[in-house]
Amino acid sequence: ASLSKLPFPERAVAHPHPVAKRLFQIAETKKSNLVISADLTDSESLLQCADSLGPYIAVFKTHVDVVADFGDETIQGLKELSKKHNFLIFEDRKLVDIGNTVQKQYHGGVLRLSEWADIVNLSVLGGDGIVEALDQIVTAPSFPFPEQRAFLILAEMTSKGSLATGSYTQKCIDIARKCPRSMIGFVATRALGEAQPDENEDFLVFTTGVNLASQGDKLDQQYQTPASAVERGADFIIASRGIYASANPVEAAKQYQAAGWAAYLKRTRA
Ligand code: 6AU
Repeated sequence: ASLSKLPFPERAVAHPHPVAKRLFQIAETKKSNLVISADLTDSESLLQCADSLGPYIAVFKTHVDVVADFGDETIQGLKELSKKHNFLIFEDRKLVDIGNTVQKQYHGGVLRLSEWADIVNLSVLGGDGIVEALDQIVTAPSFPFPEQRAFLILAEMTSKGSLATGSYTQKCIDIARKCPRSMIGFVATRALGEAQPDENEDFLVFTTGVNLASQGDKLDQQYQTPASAVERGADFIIASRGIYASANPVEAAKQYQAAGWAAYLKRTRA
């Protein structure tokens, strides 16, 4: 995050992780730092959303455990659309368990995350064992998708009263630093790691709770605009209901894409 003022093409060259490199390249090619969070509950709507909004996004974020008919066709559809529209897939699974359990939840299991999700997020509530366990899986010589998978640590949350603050958030940074071959950054509301900058590290910051029209919802979600998220250090902005639940999702996606990209250009030229 200490490199957040550099343009994406430079960060792509310097970044040691192939997934981060790819993501910066995609963002630059498409002029988009937008992540659509498609919290849709059936495969047809999910895939339709990925196809119609695909041209405007860098990343398509899923919650496949809310997709009632999730299965092979969902996976195949997502993979095909990610190639067609050149976006990465981020499963917002928020893994949070002991190492032995998350290894089975990530690689195999009913969701088969390692097969199709370029990025998955996790929470370090249980300490750094989860990070070591997932790092082991994706760096093993037998792993079928070498250098194609990465993780984000959920370092802060947008919900009112979140307990992920202060020393907990700081600990997330310490833990990420231990596993650079798998941990590429954070889901957070601002740039992290700048208090003790390390010039060689470049954590990607994904900021959620982004909405142009609303201050929050009835269940304690809190929102900010694309511009304020990027000013605070977001590299990628995650928008969900602000886009897919609007009257015209394609127009909304274009609007969020333009706002996010303009804020990125302003930050990198400042
Ligand atoms: O824009 P919304 O409020 O419709 O949706 C926000 C999306 C949802 C949440 O599960 C997710 O972002 N989210 C996350 C993530 C991405 O991990 C963290 C957080 O702190 N707040 C949050 O809303 O899919």
